[in-house]
Amino acid sequence: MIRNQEQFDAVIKADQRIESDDWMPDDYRKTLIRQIAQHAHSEIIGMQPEGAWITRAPSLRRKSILTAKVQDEAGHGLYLYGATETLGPDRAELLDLLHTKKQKYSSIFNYPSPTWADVGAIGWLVDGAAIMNQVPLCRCSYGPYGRAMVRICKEESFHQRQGFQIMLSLAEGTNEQKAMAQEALNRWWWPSIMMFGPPDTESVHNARNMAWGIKRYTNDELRQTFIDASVPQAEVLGLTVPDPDLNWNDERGHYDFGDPDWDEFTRMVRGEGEMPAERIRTRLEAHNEGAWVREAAEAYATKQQRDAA
Ligand code: BYC
Repeated sequence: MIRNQEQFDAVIKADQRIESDDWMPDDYRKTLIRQIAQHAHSEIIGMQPEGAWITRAPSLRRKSILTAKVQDEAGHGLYLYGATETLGPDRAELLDLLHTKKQKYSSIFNYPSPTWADVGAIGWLVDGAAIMNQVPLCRCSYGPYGRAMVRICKEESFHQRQGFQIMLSLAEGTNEQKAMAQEALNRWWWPSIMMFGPPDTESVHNARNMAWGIKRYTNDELRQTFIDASVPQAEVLGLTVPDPDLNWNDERGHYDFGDPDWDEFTRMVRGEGEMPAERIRTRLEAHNEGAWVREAAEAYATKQQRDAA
């Protein structure tokens, strides 16, 4: 068991794991609570843009796949709230921070999903970006977070494939379907690029979180990896990435790309505008409607304890 700073530093240096009952610096605990809670909030808010399409999925098969995917996101939220709780705060407290906008969720979920193709684009690009970001998090120095990420990443891979498959069906369909896929790509490309966070020069937490083994790659490194992987996938789909500056750079061995609209990113992170307000409203409705489930679970747990005593 780790008891002080010196032992903590040695474990980080040896690239081993910190567990919940170990001593840890306050700032390490704080940054983990911030990141894991925001990650959990993103998972449950992220149910909304796709959840909106469950009743309108184009076939029973698509409906059952989408239902399973959206349920998976709820499960990811549960693992991650559980991991955050190992650091101190309880779930009701964390949800309150989301509902009162004191903690963030990912900027990506402040965009609308007006067509079925958006469901495809979200699976392909948003889950694709999530995988890029989250696979390295499986090696996070904080054990409960790293272990939660292993299962999440397996499920995200299925999500990404189902999204790509929807895009492929549309891209191989009628002219209208292909146009719908292209428009969804146009809507989700830049938000997905920005999902990796601000440029390294602006990132507040990059350096320290890398030193602590929480992050393994910087925001810009992951962004580049995502672009390099996604452009050939867009080519397979026969769709055009909406970036006139996109160009393969032989010397760098990477794609060069244009500059995202960072002002828009800031607005989305701050939750400005109608869409973010709707996301929180919908979340609160679901929370309030679920009050009876929490009460029933509590009554059951109390009865179990009484019976066991
Ligand atoms: N959106 O210093 P930086 C999913 C904030 S959901 C909003 O680079 P850090 C899915 C950042 O929090 C997956 N805020 O921070 C679900 C910080 O502000 P605070 C979501 C952002 O932590 C359903 C400030 O900007 N994934 O997969 O080193 C359906 C400066 O940033 C964003 C995760 O949560 C953003 N995009 O790096 C489909 C992964 N980016 O907190 C899919 C876990 C930055 O100081 N999180 N900010 O007020 C991480 O890996 C890191 O926290 C980030 C940011 C890479 C996001």
